[in-house]
Order: sequence, then C-alpha cells, then structure tokens
Amino acid sequence: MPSVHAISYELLRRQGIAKIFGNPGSNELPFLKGMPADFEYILGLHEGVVTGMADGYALASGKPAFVNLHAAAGTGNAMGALTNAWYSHSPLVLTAGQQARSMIGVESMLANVDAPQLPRPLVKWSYEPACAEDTPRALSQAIHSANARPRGPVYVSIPHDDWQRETGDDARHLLARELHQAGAPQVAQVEQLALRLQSANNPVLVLGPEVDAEQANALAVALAERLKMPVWVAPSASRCPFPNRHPCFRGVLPAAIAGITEQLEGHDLVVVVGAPVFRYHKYAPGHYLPDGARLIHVTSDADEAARAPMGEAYVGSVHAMLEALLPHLQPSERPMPEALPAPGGVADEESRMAPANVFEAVNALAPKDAIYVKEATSTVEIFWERVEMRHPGSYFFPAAGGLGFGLPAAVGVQLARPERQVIALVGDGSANYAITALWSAAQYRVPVIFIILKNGTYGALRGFARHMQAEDAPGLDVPDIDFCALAKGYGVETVCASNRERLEAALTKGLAMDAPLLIEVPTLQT
Ligand code: TZD
Ligand code: CA
Repeated sequence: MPSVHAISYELLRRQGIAKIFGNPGSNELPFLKGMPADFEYILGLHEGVVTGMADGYALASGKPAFVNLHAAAGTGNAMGALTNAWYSHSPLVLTAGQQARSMIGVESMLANVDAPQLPRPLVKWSYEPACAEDTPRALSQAIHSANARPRGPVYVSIPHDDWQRETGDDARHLLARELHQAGAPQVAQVEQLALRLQSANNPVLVLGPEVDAEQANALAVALAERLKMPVWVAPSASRCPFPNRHPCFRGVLPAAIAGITEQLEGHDLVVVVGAPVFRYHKYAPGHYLPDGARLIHVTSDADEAARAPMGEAYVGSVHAMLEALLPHLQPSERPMPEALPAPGGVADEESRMAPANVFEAVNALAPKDAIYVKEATSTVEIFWERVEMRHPGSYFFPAAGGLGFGLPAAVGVQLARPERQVIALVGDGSANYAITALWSAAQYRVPVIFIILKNGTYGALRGFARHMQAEDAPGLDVPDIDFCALAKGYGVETVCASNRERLEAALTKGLAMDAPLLIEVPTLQT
C-alpha cells in the first residue's frame, strides 16, 4: 500500500504541479522529506512573499499553484496576500503543516487550533482531513476546487504524522480524476443578449480581469469593433483585458460611484464583461448609472452577479458567451470611436524623474510582449496612458489593493512565463511589505527588472488625504530608504538612475541580463 506521501506527490504530478512555493517549519518536514527530484521547491523568506509568488505564478500560468505554509503563524503571515488572491480568482492550493494528531488537543507548540477557520473568509474551501487516509483525497478536492470556475484559493491543514501512514487501495482512483466544466451558454440567452446589444443606440463595453484570465481579449476586440463601441476597463483594474492603444479604448473607469456615472453619461446600454459591478474605492456617492441606461453583466462568478446593486446578469464562461454572441451580431453603422490623443510631454527635475517619463522610457525600450507587474499606487492612470499593452497577460496589479504583491508576484509571473520579460514597477512604499522577494529572485536567478519609483511618500494616501480633508494625518511619508543597499543585501544587482539617460542605460542592461536587476529611480510626487 503506498504512503500518503507517495500518493500525494503522484497526485500533484498528475495535476501538472511541479513547483512548491513554501516556507518550512518542523510540521512541514515530513512532507518535504524525500521530495521527488522532478519537483522544485521555491523558498520565500516570509509567507506573504511565498503566497505572492504563487499568486503571480497561478495568474500568469492559468494553472493551480501549490503553497506549503507553516502552521498558524505562517498562515497568518499569508493572509494579506490572500486578500489579493481571493479577488483575482487565483487558483492557489494552500497547505499548512499541523501538529501530530495526538498533540493538537493539548495545544502543543505549533498546533493550529481550529485550523480550517483561520484563513476564512478568503478561501473557497478550508479543511483538515479527519484521518490520515483522507489526506490524498482532500488534496485532490483542493486542486479541483481551486481550479473550478469561479476559481480561488483553498486551504488544507495536514497533521505531520499523516505523511508516513499508508493509504487505502482506492486512493489510486484519485490519480485519474479530471473535472470538466461545461461552459456553453443557452441559445435563447445568447439571442436575447444579441438583440439588446444590436438595438441599443449608444452601447458601451466595460471589461474586467476575467476577460484576460480566460484569454478572451481577442473576442472582446472583435465585439467592440463589430458594434463600434467605446471600451472602458472596469475600475480597480488588476489585469489588462483590452489593447490600450486600440481606437475603441477609453481608459480605466474611476473607482467611485459618481465618477463612473459621469464617464458613462449618454450611453443607453452598459455591458460589463468579466468584472464585478463594480469595485469602487473612493467614497463619492451618486447614482449607480446615468439616467436611462441599463446594465448587462456577464460573469462566471454567481456571487459577483448576485451582489451587484443594479443590472441584469448572465452567469457563465465569459469566453464561451463572447464566442457564442459574435456570430449573432451585425456590424454597426456607427462611426468607429476615435483613438485617444497621445498625452503631452512633462518635465523632469534635475535629479528626479516625472513618473510619466519613467513609463515613456520603459515603453520605448521594453519588448512588445513585456509583462508589467504594477504596484505604485499614485501613478496607475499615468501608466495606462504611457505604456502600450498588446497581448493577453500583460498586466498584473494587486486585486484587493493589498500591498506586498508587486515584488513577489513579479517573481512568480516570470517563473511562469520565462519567454517574456517581466518588469515590476513598484512604489517605495509598497516595496517594503515583501522586500525579501528580492532574495528569492536572486537565488533562483529570476530575471525580473524591478523599478522602484522613489518619491519618498505614500503618494496615493496623499491624494486621499486631500480628498478626505485629512492632510495633517501622520505616517504618510517614507523618506530615507536606500533600495540599492537593500537589494544588494539580498543579492540583487542594482543601479540608481536619476535621469532618463541613466534609466535607459539601466533598462538596456537589465534586458540583456539573465538575473534580476533593481533600478531605483527618484521620482516627483504627482
Ligand atoms: N497596507 C497594505 C497591506 N495595503 C495597503 N493598501 C495599505 C497599507 C494602504 N496604502 C494604499 O492603499 S496605497 C499606499 C498605502 C500605504 C501607498 C503606497 O505607496 P507607494 O506608491 O510608494 O507604493 P505611491 O505611488 O507613492 O502611492
Ligand atoms: Ca511612494
């Protein structure tokens, strides 16, 4: 009879899982002992980094990523990163080591009391097998559950004395399991939706991260072109679902009720695909929709559909829905929307760059299929204006705004997509939440170019402080951090680039390297 250990590794192998993102403790050693040679362990020095790397890996590969955390303390450290994974529908299979079964009750050191409760509500499913024999089945359930639409993180707590136990013979059935999801929408629904779209006078398309996650970007382009619709990206964008230099592209909607209504004024139909309705942030109350507008929502997430405060929802695969819809639509007679004008030039200072010029330099030198991991919060709009993104999977931003995503996610994305250059653009505030990701990048020679935009402040909070009349709030600046010294300490090569010429030289150097490079750029506040 095979051991829980042997059958579990075989299960992971059959499910295409070959990387284990982790940070170990004594509870995890019996699982890691004898790790087969075809698996790779990616060590992160903090569980926020471990989970962030796995998140980037899962988002960029579209496949479940496996995480091994240390008991309660490790799970706790991962919770901030889980907020992002939950809202980006990231298929993370989180496992955590538990004390030996007979030592949990007395609350020994490292016993995770009520383990399944700990990661809730940021997981789809959370479980501790009731006996060792159930552990391989629980892992199988975890993988299939994480990967079933809507995808999301799951959690399994595993007592460390389970691994050497024998499984029953029937555990082999787990190895052959597959879960197929039928996605075709009903013909009547497609026809109804087509009619609504075709008969609208002035429809507008709002696209969300699920379009990119399902690689439905080209279908969205075809839909926009067929009906000559302007296209907005849904607020608080965590991915880029539409080429942002396409004539139909209008920008990212503001994350505020009143702001969205203002931008959508004049449209009689708002079609939202693959996004919640909506991810607001700034409190600016108003009407949810312009007068006379109706909203149609297409999403695979029934909860997302149910909690929307307006509109009519179709729940199912966004890819299948767009694919089914297109043959029902006649080209519109409307004129094609006109491309946005190119933004004007801005000036740098003597030894500080305007963020716009940092992005212009990156855009000029980066390969056309570069992937951007962005976590510099006050410059999101400027980035979308200045950097062209053409391909699916070109942009990742923390989906819940939980900082500490940028550096580790960039490492995970680059591990998943070695053929595309990953460029991380991270603020001098954000970089500190998961700075030890630099160590993993160096150790595993993950050739990310990290650009730190150093404006000495929590820039986005400065903006909020103005909006909320709280400009005297303490704790909004982060002066005197030397990222070149920090990166060097973690083994990453660095350049400080205080003007465009130096930045371009540094980027050229980074693009040619097969190891990570960190570029610190002093920037102006926006
Ligand atoms: N802590 C965590 C884990 N997540 C957060 N989102 C915040 C605190 C609050 N916060 C924001 O929402 S934006 C921001 C903070 C601290 C400032 C980030 O500063 P930065 O970027 O230097 O990375 P900018 O461009 O200067 O805003
Ligand atoms: Ca900053």
